[in-house]
Amino acid sequence: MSALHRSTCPHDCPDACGLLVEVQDGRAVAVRGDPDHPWSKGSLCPKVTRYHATVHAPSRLLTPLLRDGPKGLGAFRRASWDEAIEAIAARWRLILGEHGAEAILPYSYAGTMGLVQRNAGHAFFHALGASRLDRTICSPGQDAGWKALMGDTVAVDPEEASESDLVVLWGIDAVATNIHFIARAKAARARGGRILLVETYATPTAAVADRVFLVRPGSDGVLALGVMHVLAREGWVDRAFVAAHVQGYEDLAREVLPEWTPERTAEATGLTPAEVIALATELGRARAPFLRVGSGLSRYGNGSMNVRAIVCIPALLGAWAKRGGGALCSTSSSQAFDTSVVTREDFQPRPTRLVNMCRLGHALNELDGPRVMSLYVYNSNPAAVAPDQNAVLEGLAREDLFTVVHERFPTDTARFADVVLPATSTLEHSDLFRSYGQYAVQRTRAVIPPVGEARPNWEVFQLLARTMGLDHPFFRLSADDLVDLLLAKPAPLREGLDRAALEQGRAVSLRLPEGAKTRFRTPSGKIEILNPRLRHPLPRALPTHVEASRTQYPLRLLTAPSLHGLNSSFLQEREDLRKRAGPMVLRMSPSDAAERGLADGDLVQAWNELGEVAFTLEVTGNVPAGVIVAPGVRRLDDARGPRTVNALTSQRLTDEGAGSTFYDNAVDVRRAQ
Ligand SMILES: Nc1nc2c(c(=O)[nH]1)N[C@H]1C(S)=C(S)[C@@H](COP(=O)(O)OP(=O)(O)OC[C@H]3O[C@@H](n4cnc5c(=O)[nH]c(N)nc54)[C@H](O)[C@@H]3O)O[C@H]1N2
Ligand SMILES: Nc1nc2c(c(=O)[nH]1)N[C@H]1C(S)=C(S)[C@@H](COP(=O)(O)OP(=O)(O)OC[C@H]3O[C@@H](n4cnc5c(=O)[nH]c(N)nc54)[C@H](O)[C@@H]3O)O[C@H]1N2
Ligand code: SF4
Ligand SMILES: [Mo]
Repeated sequence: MSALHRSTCPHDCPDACGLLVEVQDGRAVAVRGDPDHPWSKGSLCPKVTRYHATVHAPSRLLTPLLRDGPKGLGAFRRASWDEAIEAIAARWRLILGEHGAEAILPYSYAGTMGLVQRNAGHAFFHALGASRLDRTICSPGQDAGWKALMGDTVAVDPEEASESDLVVLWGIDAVATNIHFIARAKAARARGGRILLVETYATPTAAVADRVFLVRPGSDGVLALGVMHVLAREGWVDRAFVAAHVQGYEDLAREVLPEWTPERTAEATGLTPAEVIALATELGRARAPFLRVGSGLSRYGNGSMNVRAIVCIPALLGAWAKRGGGALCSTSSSQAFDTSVVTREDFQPRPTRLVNMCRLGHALNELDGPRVMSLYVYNSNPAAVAPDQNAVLEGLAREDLFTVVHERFPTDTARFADVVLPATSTLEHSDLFRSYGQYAVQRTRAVIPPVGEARPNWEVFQLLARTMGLDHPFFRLSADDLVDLLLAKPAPLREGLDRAALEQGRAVSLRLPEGAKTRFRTPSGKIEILNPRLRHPLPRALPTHVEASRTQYPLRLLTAPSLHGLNSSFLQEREDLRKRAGPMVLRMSPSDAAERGLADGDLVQAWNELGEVAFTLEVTGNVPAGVIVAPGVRRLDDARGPRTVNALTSQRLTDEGAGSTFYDNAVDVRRAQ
């Protein structure tokens, strides 16, 4: 007998698709899209159509493991949960006595997006008084750019894009990373609209665009200023909207825009002046342009400013006042839940040290007062995904560092652990989901029993709390209780939500308040092109040109997402997807290859001041000269050399938001010896 159960795809993806899981004898045997899901409507991306193969992958971790050999070799012996938890507690007690609680550092990100299991460790580490992690690896630069103008304005519903007459995919490879948005863009085209793409190379998404603009990496801020120069010059600015809803347009027009002529913009972006004018003309003439802004262009030294400049465009055009118009960086569904009921900042004895996760290498090797003596990793694979891999691996290899990794799979990080704990997947525990790319929410419950002896994050922190003597009644609540707490706290965005459907496990859409799109939640009540609160001296109160970082190397390296994986997930555990992704490739233009005497299929080394990484070269006309592309985050076992792509990325942070700069890299390439 088999039964069908609803669930959510838990991955760090803006779509948060609804799943229907077929269960037979306690095993997931098939997965398909939930046709009743308001956003994904029954379809899934190719990574998840066989999700049961991930859940029951032969490489799943089934029991706790204790290190049984030199650090980093991945040699372990099996252990019981009692033994593993006691080993952690014993070591932590010593560390607390000798170094204090701040010598313990949690490291987690978004292995699951569920609000309970994603945030499961916060209360525990707060109560312990451990160092706190600043979770900056993804897109705080983008958030800062958006917030500079828009404050806490509720983001536009992406469904509206299908009513736009011009959808601009700006720095987003949506065919790989936001596939259900593509359906909305295509719906707009079916009604006579157009799709434009602003990118650095011809991604898979280029095939669905009507026109593609390829810019020099990190130059989108300038492009936006150049576009606005033309909008102002041609009289395409919506004067009435600007007068009513925008602060500082006149300042921008007077102090910044004049210098960004199409010619100067072309020089800075690598486009032609005619292309700059063409992009501005399409935008200026559109009835209701919709800009879907990716976070790639924010992962630069000037990343926040790039976003800030782009988000000015719909303000000048009055797009916010038109059905189908606006700009979307990420949805505001986080405002639907107050996660502090789970994260419990109030448990901290005092505000403890905050460590930026993009600087893990620095934290493990250089941070003092106290030195980091224990790292607890869950929901993340920093040995692969964190920047400056050489520094991260050097830190993880420290003999005196006690590392615990709670994981579903034997990742590159788990290899360096002293204790490995097996984790459940979303099909095996309770949670609550919202999305950063659409407005559905869903409550999920286990649809199969835990695989092996795997345990959910929350249960492990309950065990650790008990063993470490943290006896607050909060730690005795179940994951379902925590979901109930999240749902009990009222929030305006959840008004009128169909609770009965939610309790049945269905995905339910949040209803945005009437007129939310033009209710600008900033101190002035207007879109703040001029933001007097930004700490920088003028002219940063206005969007302006900021250089991306530069180094002495000639090629810009884009560490782009892979179609077949999601950060390091999928490509580490699924043989079928690994095969589809092929070897670890580096894509290069024919002219750059010829200049270096390199040919398609060659084994090459990309190198800079941080490290060197071996790739199989793929020579392709999809990549412009001066740019190279390394898709996906692979596992060390797949590498032709001893390192993967993040040995070339740096711990530098964005201009605002202290975010990652994964795309801001300069390297050179030579034939491997
Ligand atoms: N298949 C797949 N899906 C994923 C992921 C994945 O790894 N694989 N990752 C997930 C995660 S964690 C996230 S945060 C989201 C990411 O989603 P987003 O960051 O919103 O979008 P991406 O599609 O990753 O955007 C990166 C794109 O930006 C381009 N880009 C880089 N620099 C510039 C620039 O200077 N200018 C312009 N115009 N474009 C630039 C890159 O070439 C790349 O195609 O996707 C999620 N979904
Ligand atoms: N070169 C390069 N590097 C990048 C990026 C890039 O574009 N280029 N993108 C960056 C971005 S945007 C992000 S967000 C980060 C993301 O980096 P991570 O958040 O580390 O993402 P994943 O690689 O998917 O690793 C998540 C891990 O969590 C585990 N996991 C899943 N569910 C659970 C659970 O319930 N419990 C526990 N304990 N573990 C679980 C999975 O098995 C997986 O190994 O990577 C960044 N790194
Ligand atoms: S990874 Fe994204 S697109 Fe694929 S099934 Fe999950 S939520 Fe949907
Ligand atoms: Mo991300």
